[in-house]
Amino acid sequence: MAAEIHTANTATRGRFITFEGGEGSGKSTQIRLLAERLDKEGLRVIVTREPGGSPGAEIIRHVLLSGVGKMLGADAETLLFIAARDDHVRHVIEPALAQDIWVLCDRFADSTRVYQGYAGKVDPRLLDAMERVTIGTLKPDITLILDVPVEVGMQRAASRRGTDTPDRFEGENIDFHRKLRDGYLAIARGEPERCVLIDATETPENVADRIWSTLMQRRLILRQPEAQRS
Ligand code: T5A
Repeated sequence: MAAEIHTANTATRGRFITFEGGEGSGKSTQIRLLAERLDKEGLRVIVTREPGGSPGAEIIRHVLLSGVGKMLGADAETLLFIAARDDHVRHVIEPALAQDIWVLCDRFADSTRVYQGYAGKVDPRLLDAMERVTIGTLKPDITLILDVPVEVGMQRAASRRGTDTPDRFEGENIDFHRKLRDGYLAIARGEPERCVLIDATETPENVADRIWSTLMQRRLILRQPEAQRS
């Protein structure tokens, strides 16, 4: 039963789990695997993403990933990410959590800190102010930072893309991607109570097991996935 794997004080609010990492680190793959496992446990789960996740934010996503946002300059491009997040939080994330639905989100505020802040050099004070306005006290129950060497992530992203043109951020140079990884490692070190660094170089199944173990250690779930119990 679903109630058995909730911790005692979560009966009226879903869990908010964010996935972070550089390009091709395997976030989408792991979100799908975790959603399947949670679903088998009888939990209500939604999978969502940023930028995007709500109709309004998906329109902004298109502007951002096409590179049009870049032409406006770094601060204005950041404002577009924030506008998309505001719509997503108000129309998707908060209503789901209030209905006791677990929200698995592919990227959230840490992506802005890392891509626009660490690597993009937008003033952290501006990012802090925008975060306060947009997400207020909403904080992930846990943030899983999938870590792979930059070359591995870029290779995976390129294989998946095939002959398609790299998007706005995939097209940045290797130094930019190295800064992203450094930024994520710094966030993981700085906020160990919220963030867990996951070695994502192994097979998808091994990484999924590691993630499940992490959620058990953090008491977000209380037992092995169904597949490993029989
Ligand atoms: N952005 C976003 C900002 O700049 N600021 C912000 O505030 C926000 C929210 C979004 C872009 O926007 C930027 C960051 C991003 O550049 P996106 O299209 O949503 O762009 O792309 P990403 O989030 O970067 O995700 P990707 O789709 O590139 O990668 P994933 O989801 O990390 O990886 P995934 O699972 O798709 O896997 C990539 C490939 O690797 C394989 C998969 O099969 C796939 O082919 N793979 C593995 N191969 C071997 N071993 C494993 N363990 C594997 N796991 C997956």
